[in-house]
Amino acid sequence: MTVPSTVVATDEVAEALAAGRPVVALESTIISHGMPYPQNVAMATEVEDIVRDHGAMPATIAVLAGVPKVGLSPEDLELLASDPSVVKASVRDLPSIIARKGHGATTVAATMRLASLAGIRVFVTGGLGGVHRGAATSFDVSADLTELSTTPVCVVCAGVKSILDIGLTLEKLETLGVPVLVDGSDEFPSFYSRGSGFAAPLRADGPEEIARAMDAAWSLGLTSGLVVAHPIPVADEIAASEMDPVIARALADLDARGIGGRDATPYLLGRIVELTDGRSLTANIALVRENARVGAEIAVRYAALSAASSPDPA
Ligand code: PSU
Ligand code: MN
Repeated sequence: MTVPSTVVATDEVAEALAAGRPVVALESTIISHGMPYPQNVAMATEVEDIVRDHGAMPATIAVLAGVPKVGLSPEDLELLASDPSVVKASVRDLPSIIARKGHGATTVAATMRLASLAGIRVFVTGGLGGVHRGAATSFDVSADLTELSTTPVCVVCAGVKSILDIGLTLEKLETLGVPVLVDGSDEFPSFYSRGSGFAAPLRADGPEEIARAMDAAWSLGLTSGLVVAHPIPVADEIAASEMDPVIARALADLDARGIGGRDATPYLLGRIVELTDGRSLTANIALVRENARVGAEIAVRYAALSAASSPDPA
């Protein structure tokens, strides 16, 4: 498909899309507000290489000087990783950032929206936003969930961190009609750990089956995205029993500082890295690498299916 003028794709991304070749979107909040410098820029570069090595074109997405960009240069990645003027951009923030010609690092929600506009159907990240613990009184529910209900993109992640209420996040996704597939497991993963105590809402085994589910979803006229939760590799896992006290402490510190709104998730992510002396960061990078491989494999299979048959949801 042709990329509309509302988003600006690099030549190689535009050519891949026009030819129906596999493309994988990558988000930028994880770079600017999810990991410290310089591990963040190293991770962003490496993940692009992994996607290429597995036969797909990477397209990291962000708003730079007011331009929604699909595919970034090494200089763009460095800026996102290190420039303090980059703001966290969810969907509702995009109009203002564009109008003011600012820099925005896109969340899962905003990246889905821009990816979908460009015609990209597979998106790789680490963790989704969701229903925060205490949401019954704080009302803090990530716009990632509402975006998943309206935007036809398959989001590959490692589940959700237990900084969130995992059970309520799964309930909300059910209400919104979003298929949640766990790749190769009957249990929903919790980011650092392969398990969470919650059953997989649906199971899928491997990229071919996932690509067929995407195709089926959109052939049925579903307007939503899909969540593919791929558990962290065994070798990189941190046991939930080890993470639980760390997360409890990070949440208590969040409360004590009175931090909320869009700053809550970045604060918690940074605090967890501090409290684990960087061990959580190593696990986080490992799972994003793994997801990049899985996402590329899904994109390759989905491109082959689309070439053979059905109309694109856009
Ligand atoms: N969870 C993580 N790592 C992240 C994020 C969430 O484990 O980097 C980022 C993603 O960009 C996600 C955003 O879309 O935080 C959610 O923020 P909020 O809860 O404010 O919607
Ligand atoms: Mn929130």
